[in-house]
Amino acid sequence: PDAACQTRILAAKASLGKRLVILGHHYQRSDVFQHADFTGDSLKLSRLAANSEADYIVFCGVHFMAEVADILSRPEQISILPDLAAGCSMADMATLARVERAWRELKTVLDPDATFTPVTYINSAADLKAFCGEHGGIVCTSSNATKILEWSFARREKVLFFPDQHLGRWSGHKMGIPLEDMVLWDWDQPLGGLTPEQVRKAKIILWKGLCSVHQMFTPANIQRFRQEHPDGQVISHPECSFEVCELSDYVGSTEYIIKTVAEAKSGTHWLVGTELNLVNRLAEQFKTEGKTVQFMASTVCMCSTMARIDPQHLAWCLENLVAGQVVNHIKVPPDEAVLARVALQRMLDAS
Ligand code: CIZ
Ligand code: SF4
Repeated sequence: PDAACQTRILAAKASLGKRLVILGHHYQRSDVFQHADFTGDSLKLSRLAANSEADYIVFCGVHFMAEVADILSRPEQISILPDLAAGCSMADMATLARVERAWRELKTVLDPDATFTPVTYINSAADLKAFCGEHGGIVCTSSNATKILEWSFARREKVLFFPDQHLGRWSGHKMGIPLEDMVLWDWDQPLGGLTPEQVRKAKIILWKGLCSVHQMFTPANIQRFRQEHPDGQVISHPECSFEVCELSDYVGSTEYIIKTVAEAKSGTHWLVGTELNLVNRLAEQFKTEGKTVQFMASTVCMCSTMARIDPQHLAWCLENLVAGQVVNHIKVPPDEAVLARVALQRMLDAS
């Protein structure tokens, strides 16, 4: 039962004391989020963990986040994901095998290592970050993607951006790159479904990946809101479709969304296009300040993999730590971690 779980979590936390740090991502459900020592986006949390004295970093988020925490933390710190099935379906759309094949196929048209900067969104597996480290590439987050594209174009004339086409397209558009110079790479087709001419012409090749949660928001949701609230503001995450971003007043990462709504005047009305748990939390928090915050989709859509981290799994992994056993340890192989750290460090230096 949930109530018993909450008591077990609190008892285990008290027993582990400063040896433990619990991290809660903005998209995490509230019955887990409430136990977090730190909350934030994936990068902020990983950096906080790395700077903490804790032996155990329990990441209430998804798999790639616990990997980043492992990569950025000290070797003796242990990164734990309470449920190993908490993955990110978008991250899974770009596998190392698919990206290596794309790189080989690009070689039939031009030398990718001289022409393309590979840029991976932080929502990707550690082996892809390592691929970027090895091939002169870099990692980006939804907060710094435009800055990272500028860094990339200062080095090589083209970018291969994965896994999220929407973040890549929106960031390229904000830099002034025409939409026709950004083409989609379909990993199921030879040469990504492109002609050699299209590869030569493209400024950005966008991997065909997406976040299914953020695709639930539509232009119709925004139009309806604007009819009801002509003075209302619309704020969306860049993982939303291009059409939704174009119709929004503001587009930005989770940290940006939180900051923007926090700075808004009381009496304002907001439509927010990002994960349900974060929007509900904002709605709750800002109600007392007289701001109305509304979820963009009319249906419930949340990150179902993140939701796998529930109080039961959290209690289970903490109680194992109390008993001296580490479960669900996320350990990136050392050679991969070295190269992934190169790509992450380039991002930290550039942003
Ligand atoms: O990097 C993160 O934490 C994610 C997944 C989104 C964001 O905008 O913060
Ligand atoms: Fe991945 Fe989408 Fe969940 Fe973010 S909301 S972790 S991109 S599946």
